[in-house]
Amino acid sequence: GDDMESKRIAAERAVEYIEDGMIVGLGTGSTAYWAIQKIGERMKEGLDIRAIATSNQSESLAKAIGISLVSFSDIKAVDVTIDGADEVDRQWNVIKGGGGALLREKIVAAASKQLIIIIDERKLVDRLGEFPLPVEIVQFGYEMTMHKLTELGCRPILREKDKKPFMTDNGNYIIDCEFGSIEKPVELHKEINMIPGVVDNGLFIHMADQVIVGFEDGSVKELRR
Ligand code: DER
Repeated sequence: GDDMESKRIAAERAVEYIEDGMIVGLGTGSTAYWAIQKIGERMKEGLDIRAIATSNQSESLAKAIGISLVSFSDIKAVDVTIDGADEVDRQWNVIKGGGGALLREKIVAAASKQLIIIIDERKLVDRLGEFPLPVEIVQFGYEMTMHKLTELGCRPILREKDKKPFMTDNGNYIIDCEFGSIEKPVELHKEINMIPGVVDNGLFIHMADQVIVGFEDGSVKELRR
């Protein structure tokens, strides 16, 4: 659909910030897809970077394109990570995890000097929470963990794939938590991560350094906070 075009133009604008010698975090999802493609194109024109992927999916895409990958044992920090989002609010708090990659995405984002979020305009919201918040939990006692999530005021749904529980790259489950609206994302983020069995959740609080939005009319906006 035309949101593909708005995703692509936001992604390509973000890739303009990549310079020779950088370590680049490769995001996950259909918007990050276009950033990875553009990085591949610029490498063919001589761009000299190394990358770290936020998912097996992005890793195999990068390998297919010929992007040289490193692991955390090879590097001290990531210079810039370009990644998508499911929702972005006015304080630039973000919900991620629609693609099930939130744990590695947050680890790479936290290791990055710059995190650039790339979205199409539909992702901009006044308040987070219409998109069900993905929460990564371990399998052991998952029913109890889901009950604890209910007590925080959501309807927890075990994400499934081919009629079986969806498994993350890390061998964990994803619970999609329907809050409807999240009044206090900063507090909720802490409360969720205190629950035993929770590995992490899709709230990226105060992590985005830049938000680039693609619009259906073909324009691109680099939001300033
Ligand atoms: O799963 C993720 O965190 C993705 O980045 C998601 O938040 C955005 O995916 P999209 O670019 O395909 O909409």
